Amino acid sequence: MRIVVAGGDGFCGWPTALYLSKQGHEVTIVDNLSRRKIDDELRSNSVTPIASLEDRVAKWKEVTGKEIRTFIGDLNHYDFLSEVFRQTEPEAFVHFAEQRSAPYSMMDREHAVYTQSNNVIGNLNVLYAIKEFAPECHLIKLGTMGEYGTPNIDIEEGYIEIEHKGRKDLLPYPKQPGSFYHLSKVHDSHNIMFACKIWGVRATDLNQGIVYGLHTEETQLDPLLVNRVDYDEVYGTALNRFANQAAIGHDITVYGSGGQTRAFLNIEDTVRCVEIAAENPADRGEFRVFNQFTEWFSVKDLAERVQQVAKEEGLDAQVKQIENPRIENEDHYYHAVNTKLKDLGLEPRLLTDEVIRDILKTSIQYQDRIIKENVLPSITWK
Ligand code: NAD
Ligand code: USQ
Repeated sequence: MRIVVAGGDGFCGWPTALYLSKQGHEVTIVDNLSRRKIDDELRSNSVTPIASLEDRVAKWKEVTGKEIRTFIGDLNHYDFLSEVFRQTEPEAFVHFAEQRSAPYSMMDREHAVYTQSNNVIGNLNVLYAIKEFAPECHLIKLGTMGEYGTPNIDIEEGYIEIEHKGRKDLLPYPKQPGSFYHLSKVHDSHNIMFACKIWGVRATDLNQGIVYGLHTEETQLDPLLVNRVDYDEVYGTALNRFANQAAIGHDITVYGSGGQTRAFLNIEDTVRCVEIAAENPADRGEFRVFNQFTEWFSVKDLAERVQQVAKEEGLDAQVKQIENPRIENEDHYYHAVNTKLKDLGLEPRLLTDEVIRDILKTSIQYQDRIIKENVLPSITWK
């Protein structure tokens, strides 16, 4: 298939582009390299040293003989995006290309506005480009489990049957997102659903949980192909961040009581889920929602698990509960359905100590790159 991977220079997009290329698809990466610029803005970095996109794809070609085309530009620039569609005629458009940090979106007005305009307008442009240039193209859009929030009932996959005053309907599941970033994903979902209804766009919204790990088979083929790993207060996410903290002897930072429960998956399952979605396209006009995660953990349980593995590696990391910089439920019910991807063939890789050890070892290898001042949270929701 001809597949565009937008955001293909990022943490999820890079390994996905390599995996799809290895499977024999004709892959094109579109990226404006904004994530690298945000590293400069925040004076932060990936724990692993990442090569330029140019060097990454050149190395991929050298190692595998497979070509990945690249277009450097912004989804918010419709002329640029139109040219990408004209030149690539995509059958699937995998859309990772958004600002994805909740704390970044909560820094101030400017960062909230940037996040929502970058994400919502970029996605709207993609919908228009599909309508105008590739009406058969399947949009595979990365949403987030955080769109649902933490309701006191089970989370279904996108829709819920509701009976009200004697009548029944299948309606979009209620959304209670917890940051301006998470809200941008809800706005995207509504725009996609509407475009499916009025133009017959085919779309799959992958409501992804928190992704952990870093390596896939493909990123390990050469050091130049390594994936990025975030650890800082803005882009570091639970588990990867905890492992990096343990590696440098920093306390493992549990926000508040640590009862916050979230859905997780391994980066190796992310790439497989995207392949499954691409191989099984939505119908014309169908807005399909898959909950993309394999298991859930409370933040505190995860921190203790990382502490235990770190201890086995001779690292003395302490789990420390600190004041929660966010406004969120800390003790709540959590139960989410995730059967649709499994029904289509996903075989979940559940979290093992081996995976935690692998992240720890990478962090230890590059510990001199970790900027300690960037670890503790300073951005608050207030
Ligand atoms: P990332 O920041 O590492 O990658 C995103 C990439 O998109 C970057 O390379 C960035 O330069 C590019 N980009 C951003 N805006 C763009 C624009 N307007 N035009 C072109 N390129 C643009 O993020 P990630 O962790 O790889 O996440 C990818 C997607 O998956 C995001 O949409 C995110 O919301 C979603 N997601 C991520 C996680 C996670 O744990 N990392 C979990 C759930 C959902
Ligand atoms: N947390 C801690 N300690 C930390 C960091 C986080 O206790 O040091 C807590 C947070 O308070 C929160 C939970 O861990 O309750 C998750 O925070 P996170 O930063 O790991 O993840 P989040 O902000 O939700 O965002 C990440 C990605 C985002 C994606 C989302 C999936 O950055 O792109 O959409 O995970 S989900 O969580 O399902 O919404």
